[in-house]
Amino acid sequence: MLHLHHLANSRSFRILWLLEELGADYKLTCYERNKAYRAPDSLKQVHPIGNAPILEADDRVLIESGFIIEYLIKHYDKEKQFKPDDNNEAAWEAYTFWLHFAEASLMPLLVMRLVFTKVVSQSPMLIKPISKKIQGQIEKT
Ligand SMILES: N[C@@H](CCC(=O)N[C@@H](CS)C(=O)NCC(=O)O)C(=O)O
Repeated sequence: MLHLHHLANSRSFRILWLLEELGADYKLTCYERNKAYRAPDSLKQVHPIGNAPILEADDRVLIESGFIIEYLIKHYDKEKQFKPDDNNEAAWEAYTFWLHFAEASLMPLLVMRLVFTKVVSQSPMLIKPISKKIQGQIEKT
């Protein structure tokens, strides 16, 4: 039995998407972010790390989106839709490259953009133009 603990506006959407693509039978629990845009404390009851995604799978509690993706593809990709063919080096390279690129290179940029967007939107009115300017400068680099 698969049970995804999904946080709104988060990378756990990737797992939700994959479960749908796999046609897997799964249970879904959705969590809303709190006022500080953090995961609610209730997620810590599922796993002490308290962030998303968390997947309960085969009597285990899995964390780390890249690992969860690999696990699902290994054990639940029955039609071999996504699993790269062992004899096709180019397919394996493309699969492995994009899996790691998403977390290692793309995600830090997206998180930085999110943080700056929050800094600007939560800045007091008087300093908003300054924080917006800082955001603009950083995004240019
Ligand atoms: N490296 C982890 C990162 C997990 C992570 O930081 N998740 C974010 C959502 S994208 C989260 O739960 N943030 C809320 C919080 O930390 O309070 C993964 O890929 O699963």
